[in-house]
Amino acid sequence: MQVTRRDAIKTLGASAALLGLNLFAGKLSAAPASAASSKTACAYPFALPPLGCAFDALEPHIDARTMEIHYTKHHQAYVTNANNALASQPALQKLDLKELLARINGDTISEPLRTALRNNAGGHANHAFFWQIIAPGGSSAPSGKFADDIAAAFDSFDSFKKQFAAAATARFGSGWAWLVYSPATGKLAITSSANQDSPLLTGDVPVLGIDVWEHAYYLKYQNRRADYIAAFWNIVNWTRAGEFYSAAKTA
Ligand code: MN3
Repeated sequence: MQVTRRDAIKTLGASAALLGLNLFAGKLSAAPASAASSKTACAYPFALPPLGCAFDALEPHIDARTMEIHYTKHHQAYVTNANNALASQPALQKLDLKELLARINGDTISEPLRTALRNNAGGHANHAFFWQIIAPGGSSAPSGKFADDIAAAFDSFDSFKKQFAAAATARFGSGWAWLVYSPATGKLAITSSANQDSPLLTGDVPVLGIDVWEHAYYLKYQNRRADYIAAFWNIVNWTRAGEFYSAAKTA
């Protein structure tokens, strides 16, 4: 795998242009004041972002033990494995996470690196996003233009919830369901993806997402994925989702 110097320069320019519009703009990439590490969520070497709440903050909808294992073990493994995959890739190390994901299906990254990054950089991006939109403390329903656009795209908010839940239920095996903004169409859409495939692989920008890997719910819900999906609506931070939507539309 080689990224040409011209590509690298082009990428640096593109990344600079995206400053402030990055998927991980805002509090996520801000390290705790006490942290001496220069690691961030979106630049190599990747690091776990702050969870933003206590492990038990989402009880009873997501139990504390699940949150602890999900964050400290599963998410950490994606971070570690993504860093390991990039250890001998100095050109790719210069890309931010969003740019890296956009490159994965291009012709400059070959196997087995492609699959390693798709799974692990993808897993890191998906979880770093997920912690933000399920953090407690936001509004319990979308508002303003965001609410209007959801209602327009899916007939109504209730219809949106049904369609999103259906996508999450129908995803076979491990994966995610998403509400994305597609810059290509200028519209909101509901999608689902297998494994840790990020919407950013194909240029869609995540606005809301639900992790339907069993590790996200099995301790509390066992085989009852539908119950987990129903509980999810109680912990969505619609304020943060609306911020992602606004940022995606103006990018
Ligand atoms: Mn997960």
